[in-house]
Amino acid sequence: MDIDTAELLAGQIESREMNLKTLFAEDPARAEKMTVSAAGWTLDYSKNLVDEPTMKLLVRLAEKANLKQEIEAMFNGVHINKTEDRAVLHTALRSSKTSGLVVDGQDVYGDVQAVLKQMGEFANLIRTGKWLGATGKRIKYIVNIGIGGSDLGPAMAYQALAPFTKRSLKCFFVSNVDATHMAETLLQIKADQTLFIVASKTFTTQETMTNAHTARAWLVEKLGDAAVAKHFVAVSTNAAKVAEFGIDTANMFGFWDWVGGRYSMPSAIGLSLMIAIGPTQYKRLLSGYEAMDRHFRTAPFKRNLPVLLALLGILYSNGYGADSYAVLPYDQYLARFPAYLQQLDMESNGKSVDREGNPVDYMTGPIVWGEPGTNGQHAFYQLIHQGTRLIPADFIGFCKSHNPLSDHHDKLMANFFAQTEALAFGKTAEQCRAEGVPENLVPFKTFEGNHPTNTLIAPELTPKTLGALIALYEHKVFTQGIIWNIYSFDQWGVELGKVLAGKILKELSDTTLPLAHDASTNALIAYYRANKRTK
Ligand code: G6Q
Repeated sequence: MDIDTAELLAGQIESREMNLKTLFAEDPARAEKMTVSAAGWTLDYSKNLVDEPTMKLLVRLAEKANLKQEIEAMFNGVHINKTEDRAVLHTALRSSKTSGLVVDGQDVYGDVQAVLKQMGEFANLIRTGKWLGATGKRIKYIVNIGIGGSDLGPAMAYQALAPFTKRSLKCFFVSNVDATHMAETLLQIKADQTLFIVASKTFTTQETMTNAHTARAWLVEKLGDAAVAKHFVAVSTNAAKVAEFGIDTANMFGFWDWVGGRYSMPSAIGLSLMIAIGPTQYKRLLSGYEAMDRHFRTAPFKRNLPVLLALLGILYSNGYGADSYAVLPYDQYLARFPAYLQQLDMESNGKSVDREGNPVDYMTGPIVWGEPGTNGQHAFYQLIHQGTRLIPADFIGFCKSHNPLSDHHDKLMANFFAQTEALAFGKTAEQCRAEGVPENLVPFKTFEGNHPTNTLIAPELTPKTLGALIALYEHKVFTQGIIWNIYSFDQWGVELGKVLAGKILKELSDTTLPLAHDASTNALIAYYRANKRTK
């Protein structure tokens, strides 16, 4: 991060106390000035601890980091993922262009369209019952076997877009190597009506391959070896490994090394989702992503939704020392959205060395957490309102519900609006006294307020608005990575644990192997060995 500007930012915060009540009183047009719309979404960021000079300073931070050029580099396929020497082209996955981008000798848009066509044809075969299982029955159950980036996106979106799914098909997402995940899923499906999608970019991930082999053995036991061809397809970049597993590569849906796992939902990794919602709705999802991509690439920073969210996040992380931010969707269909964002943000920007390999001396990626409203209100909001930490929050809501039962939606949205109002403006001791609160209780019933929030609102949760929402956060994370001068597209931090787990696995199965870990790990493994199930 540009040190001069960072210091300026800190100085600005120290020297000028921001009070939301005062800021709103001073400028009646504040809400209007600080509301921006794009790609079906409206962002009201007026309930943040900023005024116009602060916003200008924040925008300068983006300019000094050469954000504009960095955005172009990403869209144009420059190898911006330097530590893995790869382009970062998830934006190409949702582009409606069919030609015009050649990267490393590959016709990127052409290849993307070809896979989308293959996916669409396959999805239609399943949806219309033309693809039959080995015993001649229609497919009714889809089991996506994948983990991390090959699971969280389609699992989140399948739930988010439930109203758009074909309800006679049921999708399951098995990720955990804990056998319980697979075992409990197998209890709910019938082999001759099930399609397993093995989704793995590398096709070597321990959890996914273990689950895939277990599923295969279960199916073969029930229907025989020859049934595998009708009940297993693969999504991968590794054709050799797919063939080795026993899946015909004609039933493989490809993608490319320039698609990072946590950015891969709009690639073939979204196959289960496409089967569920159909190719037409899937196309609308992609068009939502594309609309936000276009906005991010072209809008001036001060009216650019992803850039604004990124800059406000930096203000709280680096200016105020906030450790986390909460994402609070007021929509039950978005229940998995915070978990999806956790990977997107924390795996991307959980970095502590800069692009030159030097340790950073400022905060980078925040902790992301959240739950749908109103449930969270009855659980953890107390700490946001009256705790000692600053927790900025993004409130996400919709004007229309897919389930217009009595007055549920007005009640939901009344809470949505009430919370950001209460967080911003609180309740003074004087107000408490005027309400007759006994003096000894006044300190407990006073709400300091001045807690910053963003409000993101759209007419309705649709494939299009969901696509735009995901792209909004993807580009927010990208922008922050640029300003923090870190690499957002690698994830070396997950490697060490994987290597150690491989070594320990041998020690758990062969209990005669000597243990040479630290004393704590040795003792824990010994305890497990002594108590594990032996048959
Ligand atoms: C995401 C990560 C990681 C990855 C999984 C699954 O950005 O790289 O979550 O998606 O480890 O990897 P495979 O798709 O290769 O099985």
